[in-house]
Amino acid sequence: MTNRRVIIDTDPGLDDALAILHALNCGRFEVLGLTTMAGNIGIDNTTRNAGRLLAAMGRSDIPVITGAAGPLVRSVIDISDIHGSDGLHGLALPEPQTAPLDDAIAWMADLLLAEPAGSVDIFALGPLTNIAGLITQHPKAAARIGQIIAMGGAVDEPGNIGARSEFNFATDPEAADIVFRAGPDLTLVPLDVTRKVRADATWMNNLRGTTAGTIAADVIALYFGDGRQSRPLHDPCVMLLALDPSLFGVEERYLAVDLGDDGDAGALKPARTGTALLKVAMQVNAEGALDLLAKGLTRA
Ligand SMILES: [Ca+2]
Repeated sequence: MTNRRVIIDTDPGLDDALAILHALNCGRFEVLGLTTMAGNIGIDNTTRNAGRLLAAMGRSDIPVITGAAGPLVRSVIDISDIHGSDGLHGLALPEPQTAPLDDAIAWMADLLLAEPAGSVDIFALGPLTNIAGLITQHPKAAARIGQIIAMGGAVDEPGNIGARSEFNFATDPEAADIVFRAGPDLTLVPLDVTRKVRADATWMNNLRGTTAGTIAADVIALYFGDGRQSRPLHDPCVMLLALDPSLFGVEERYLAVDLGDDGDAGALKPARTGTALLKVAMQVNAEGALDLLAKGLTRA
């Protein structure tokens, strides 16, 4: 089986760091580039962190391409206390070995037009601003995306920003709406499943040994700084779904994005008319997912 060729669209971030480390180390993906967006810690931090993770893994041959500095229309939600000021809580990593490229949207468009249609997937680990920009500015290129697997949203679960809204879609509801309506091959990985895939201290300590596993353990240890006993691993679930869909229960749901101005902007709402039928991961074999994640991070 040939490896899936993927763009990782990301705002690292501790959670993204785990997902990127897994993708680089598991031996099952050909990572073509890391495209960045600001998330909640600023575009300079996320872009630098992407380059630092590649440097730590000896993969500075993979380009980092700077993307959206903020949402399409809204202002940034600041939850920087969760991620620490640089987004990685001062995690010790080497500096980037190469400078980032500019213009993630143009880079994605050029790549998609140069490669066979359907041969490049996108793993979306942050707000969907870059992908929405690709769809609106380069529709022919966007139509050549293989599949998009996106971490975001909360369907039956409570949100983590508002009562019903999750960070990635709450940050840029208009971008999520554009992507949903465009009708790509899109699978959502919402909080309904990611909250069930949780690291505890024992699982964390068993990762140490490989470079990827040791950095991942250091990342998870930073999560435990607040005294909690376990932490959900949101973004890595995207890679796990791509690798082994049988670990997840994927359902089809008609969903719309709340585009209002109250605390639940970006929330997913059941709807029928004028909305997209989306594939949504609603169940997960959490033990199997944790095993697959550990296997990828510790592959020598
Ligand atoms: Ca993220």
